[in-house]
Amino acid sequence: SETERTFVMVKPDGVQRGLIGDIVSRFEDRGLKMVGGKFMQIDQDLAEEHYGEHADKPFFDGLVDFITSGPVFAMVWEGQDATRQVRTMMGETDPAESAPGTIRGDYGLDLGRNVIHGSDHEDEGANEREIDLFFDEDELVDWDQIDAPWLYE
Ligand code: DAT
Ligand code: MG
Repeated sequence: SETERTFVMVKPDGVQRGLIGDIVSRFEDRGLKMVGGKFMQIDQDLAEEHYGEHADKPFFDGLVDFITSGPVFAMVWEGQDATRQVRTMMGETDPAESAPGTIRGDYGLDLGRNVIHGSDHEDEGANEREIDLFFDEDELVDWDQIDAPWLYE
């Protein structure tokens, strides 16, 4: 598989519940490399653009209200097959359907409070589109991970 970058975000519920550190640790422990991180507040326009694919869904307004209701921690993680691996670590969209051991399965109970966002690996280009939406080029850092030879053959 290819080395790639994926967009990940701790949502307002995860921030309020003090889960940023744990979620970052899970990706670090897996061997992924953080190349961008930003504690920020999402405004209405950014929320509507980010969730544009869901604009015609009945839950859209509630989703936009929720994602703008408090700060989020936006991140970019890099690694082999990173988009799909992050989605696997997140669990299902509905925490109630997520296996224990996944982020949503360990921390969530309700579909509308599912703690974390990750780019959809089945949506070609979603990772690049979301990274561009949230980060300027100069906010992403190229660096060498010292354990890379022990993570990758
Ligand atoms: P995911 O976040 O797993 O990529 P998605 O892109 O289908 O899921 O939906 C974006 C968010 O919208 C999701 O994290 C929670 C919310 N959502 C999805 N389906 C919903 C539904 N049927 N009712 C309420 N909220 C929903
Ligand atoms: Mg999605």
